[in-house]
Formats: sequence, structure tokens, C-alpha cells
Amino acid sequence: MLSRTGLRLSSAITALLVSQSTYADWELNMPQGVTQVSQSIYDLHMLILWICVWIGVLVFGVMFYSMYKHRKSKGAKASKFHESLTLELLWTAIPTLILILMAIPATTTLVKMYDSSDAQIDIKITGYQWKWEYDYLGEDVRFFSNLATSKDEIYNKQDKGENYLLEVDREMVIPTGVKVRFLITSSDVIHSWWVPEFAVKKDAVPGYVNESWVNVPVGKEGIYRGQCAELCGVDHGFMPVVVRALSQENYQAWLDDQRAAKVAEAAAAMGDFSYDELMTTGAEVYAGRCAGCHGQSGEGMGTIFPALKGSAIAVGDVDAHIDVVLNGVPGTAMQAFAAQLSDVELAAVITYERNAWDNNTGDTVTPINIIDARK
Ligand code: HEC
Ligand SMILES: [Cu+2]
Repeated sequence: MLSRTGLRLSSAITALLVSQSTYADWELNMPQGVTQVSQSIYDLHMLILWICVWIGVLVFGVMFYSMYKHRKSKGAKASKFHESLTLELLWTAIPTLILILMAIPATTTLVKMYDSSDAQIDIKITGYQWKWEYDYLGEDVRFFSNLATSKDEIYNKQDKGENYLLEVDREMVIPTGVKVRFLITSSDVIHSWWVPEFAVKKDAVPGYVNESWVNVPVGKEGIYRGQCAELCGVDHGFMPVVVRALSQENYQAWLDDQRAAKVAEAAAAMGDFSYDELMTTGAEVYAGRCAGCHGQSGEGMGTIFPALKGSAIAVGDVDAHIDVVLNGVPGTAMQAFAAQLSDVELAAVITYERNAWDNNTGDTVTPINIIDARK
């Protein structure tokens, strides 16, 4: 008879076995990926696997055969060959030879993986709790990439989308047929930038720059998804990596668009913004970028994340408030948002904080105030 716990456990296991979702990504083998390097890694894995399989078949075959053929009931007598020099030499030499043979393809693949020389594009990747920053060195293009999955999906108030927790607001974009080097670092704790299809998984360590690279073959344009692969705090599961590979032509067009958007944004910041416009944008920025720590209604969270509703800073001196949001509070989870948000977004979110949730200061902070504060 099964005990109650046993019954419960077995019905849970049965439920898991028959459920569709268990099999959704059912795949036994390693993915082959899309790059030459990921293919070499896959080939190496298969080669070593088959070597192991054949050694296993051989060793167990001989063993079972001998046990059966020379069993005691047939009157077999154990033979004694202690200190047989030939045998000892053989069982040392053969495995050594096999190991050396395996080391050759393994080293060749490793050398290929680590050779990031002659890259045509350098992208600096910085991990933050909990987002990535992509800086296209020498191109004047730099942006943050945040999780785009809504809180409602996460908290089951809405059905989960197809790319649940694997979607971002701004993707990294790279061209195909070009060697792209990644310079990977972190601004706070250890993260790890991982895209399985590229066979790239590199730790992002504060104070160090690790290198990796990818060359997505022409014809393999598309979207590649990954995640942070290093436990980096409570929202570790909420910092996906999304890379869009474009043809070289489209990549150039994308770069131009990014630069044009930046110019347009700077021009827009000089324009006039009404209180209502700022409050609307501010509410969006707040929900997306601040509510995770400060609460949906500025109520704060626990003892570490202060409430902004009625906070001395949010209803006090405007310049001090702007300073906290622009430069953060060193040594705390409050990051510097100066580089993460545009002038308009910063003005909007600060205006919002000063007037939402009964903060009612009546203050309007304009993008021009932010531009001045940046100086
Ligand atoms: C990762 C968590 C986190 C996020 C995201 C975050 N903050 Fe903070 N914030 C903090 C912490 C922690 C403090 C307290 C710092 C300290 O100890 O002084 C703080 C303090 C503040 C303060 C000062 C409040 C006070 O009374 O001391 C303001 C204003 C503020 N944050 C605004 C923002 C805005 C605006 C955003 C979004 C653009 C934001 N924060 C996003 C963690 C966060
Ligand atoms: Cu991380």
C-alpha cells in the first residue's frame, strides 16, 4: 500500500508526465546553434559522446561475456595474472592514447571560441540589476535593454505570452556575416550573458572585461533569445537577452535610425511640455522602471526600498530630488538613471513622483531642468 505522501507524490508525477507543458521543449541533445563555433561545439560533443558509448559497450561487453562464459556453475577457475607488466602497460597506454586523441579536437574548438581577434564590430555589454546595456563602441549608439513582459503576465493576471520573460523593449542588433566582438562587464554583481544559439555564455564581472564573439552566417537573420545565466539577485530571471541579426544593409540603416532618433530626442527635449503630458509619460516610466522597487503606488517595499509617497525627497527640494534620480545613491540599489532615461523621461517621472499619490506639490519639472542639472 502506498502511503498518503506516496500517493500524492505519484499523482503529482503522473500529472507532470501527461501534461503538455512538460514536453513543450522536450529535447534530449544539445542544440546545434547557428554559428560555426556552435556547430564545432556540437560536433565535439557528439564525437566524445560516441567515444564514451563505444568504450562503454566494449568494457561492459567483455565484462558480461566473461561473467557468463566463465561462470562458477560451469566449473570455471579464476586465473591469476597479478603483476603482469604487459597488461599494466596496456591499460595505462590505451586510455592515455584515447585522452590525447580527445584533447586534440577539444583544444582546437576552445582555441576557436577564444579567438576574438579581427572583429569588425565591438559591442560593450554591461550587466545591471536587472537589465543589460549595449554600447556600440565608436558608433555613438548606446542603450539599455529591459524586460518587456508585463507584471500582469508574471503575476498570472493575464495569460503568458509566447516569449514570456524572453522579450525586451530594445534588442541588441548585429549584422550577419560579420565578426562581432562582445566586451562583457558588470556594474554591480556577477551576471552572465548567454545566447544558447550562439554558444556564447560569458560571465559579466564587475571590474573585469571578458571577451567573446559571434559571427552569424549570412542567411541566418532572425531573433535569438537568451538570459542572464548567473544568479544575480531577486530579479535574476527578469533580465533576458534578445539579439536581432540583420543583413549588413539593414544593420547600417538601423544604426542611422538610432543616431537620427537621438538627434530628434534632443531637439524634442527643448520643446514645451504640458503638465498633463509629463504626468502621462511619467506614469509609464514609473510603472516600467521604478515600481519594481518603490511599489505601484509609491508605497515602497519592505525596509530597503523607501516609499516615495510623502517621502521628504519627493515632496522636498526639487534639485535634491533630480540629483537622486540622475545620480542614484551610491552603495544602494538606487541606480543612476542619467544614462538610462532620456531628458523627457526623467522630467516626466520626476514630475509624476512629485504629484502622484497625494504628493501634490504642484511642481512641473521640464526636460530643460534636466539638461541644466546634467551640466
Ligand atoms: C532596484 C531598485 C530601485 C529602482 C528600480 C529604483 N529605485 Fe529609487 N531607491 C531605491 C533605494 C534602495 C533607495 C534608497 C536609497 C538610500 O538608501 O538612500 C531609493 C531612493 C529613491 C529616492 C529617494 C527617496 C527617499 O525618500 O530617500 C527617489 C526620489 C527615488 N529612489 C526615485 C526613483 C525613481 C524615479 C526610479 C525610477 C526611474 C527609481 N527610484 C528606481 C531603489 C530603487
Ligand atoms: Cu543577472
